[in-house]
Amino acid sequence: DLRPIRSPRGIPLLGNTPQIPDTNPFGYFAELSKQFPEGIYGMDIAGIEQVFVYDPDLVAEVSDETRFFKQIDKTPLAHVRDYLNAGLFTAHQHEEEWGRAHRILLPAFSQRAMRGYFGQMLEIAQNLAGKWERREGKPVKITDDYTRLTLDTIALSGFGYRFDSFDKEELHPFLNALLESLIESLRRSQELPMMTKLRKADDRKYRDNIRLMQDLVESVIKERREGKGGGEEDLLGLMLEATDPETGKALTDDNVRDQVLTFLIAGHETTSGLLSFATYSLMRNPHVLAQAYAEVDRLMPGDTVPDYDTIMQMDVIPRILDETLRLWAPIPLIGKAPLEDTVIGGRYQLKKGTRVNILEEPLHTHPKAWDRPDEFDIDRWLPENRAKQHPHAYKPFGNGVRACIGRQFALTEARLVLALVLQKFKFSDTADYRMDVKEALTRKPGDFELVVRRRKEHE
Ligand code: MNH
Repeated sequence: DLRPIRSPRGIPLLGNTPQIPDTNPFGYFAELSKQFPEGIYGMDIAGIEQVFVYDPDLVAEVSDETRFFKQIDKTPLAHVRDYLNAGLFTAHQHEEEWGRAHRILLPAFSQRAMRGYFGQMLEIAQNLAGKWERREGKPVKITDDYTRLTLDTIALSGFGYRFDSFDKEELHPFLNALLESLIESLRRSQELPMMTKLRKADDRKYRDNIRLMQDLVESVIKERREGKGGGEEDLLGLMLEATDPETGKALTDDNVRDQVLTFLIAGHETTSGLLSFATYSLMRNPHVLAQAYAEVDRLMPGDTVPDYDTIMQMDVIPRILDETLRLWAPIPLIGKAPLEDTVIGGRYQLKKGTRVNILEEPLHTHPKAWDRPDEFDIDRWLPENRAKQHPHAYKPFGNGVRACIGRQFALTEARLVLALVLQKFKFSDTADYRMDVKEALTRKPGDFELVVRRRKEHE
């Protein structure tokens, strides 16, 4: 009993393209989901038929790797390949570079391996705290500082390279080049190629930005080859020295360059979003903030410097992060496609290769899987409640073999930073911030400022 996949009404020839807003397209896709309670809808964007799914049972089927794979073509990632090529994030499943790098790097991302990065994570977290101490009583650009932090952390622990972002007033030019490139890639995926060709000045800017990012990566690799910074055990050391246990092959020089840029980007964008949204959520939920302060004061009294084991004993802070990733997933959409013609939900036909997008926010708030879906409730993540959850209603780190390799890294770093910041500071939202999501492939709160003050004893 097949049924058509419903769509918002489009325009002849142009389909739904003119409806997609230039800024915040993902917010628009999430908004549209409310018109299609069946948990699926279709759209024709720039001549490509796309399907959006967010019913947890449909998502369960799309998560079956014997039927669906990670789609690169026809998605924004096809354009991100202009700078990341066959790096882990943007590699096609069939490209040999993916399996080779995945097998070489996987051990470097195990929970055990996190102990090894902890010293560097702590050093950068203390740089952030130092800056905020000097800003006592003044407004701080929260998202920008978390971006400095996550960029410096991945560069130092992965590549032994120092951005020293907290010594500078301006954000590193790399970040602006990256932001503009991501926005341009996204835009290209939502317009007809002839439109892209007409935007000559934007294309020049795009190439300049890519050049800037790749030059930076080359200097990171050059420093290592000259014996400066880092060790054989970090990500760069592994990429330059290790061989694939399956094929015995090493990464090519070009692929090392693509992986370093991949990790500089994937390793910081999302984690800074997570920390920003978590801080925002704590400001909106004072009873949760109080629980977090209580945990930090118990495990890290006074100015106790946390170690790896302290961080791993935490319970409230990790649940705050889980719940933040539910309501504010930094990656709003995950692109999949069926390997063969197939039917999902027993009624919706999908042709081989159709772009199927899992929409994170509508999935993470789907009433079939979540009670009081819009409420920030960290008790959902208590073990007894977690066990009762729908198995496919929460995908902040993606799915299957192409799920996030950096998950433990992100969560270890975010736990440490949140704990350290709460140990030392209280925040006040004097500007009465309204959430204003900024999208550039990933999502972050835009222009988020809070006043920070040192916590005193007995407060
Ligand atoms: Mn991460 C893939 C989310 C932090 C490195 N990451 C993914 C995917 C999601 C994701 C979703 C799958 C995307 C897709 O299917 O197209 N990642 C996150 C989130 C955080 C995060 C929400 C932080 C919070 N990621 C990190 C960190 C690193 C990292 C930190 C590195 C240190 N992520 C990756 C890489 C991939 C990936 C590399 C691609 C993995 C692969 O396809 O093999």
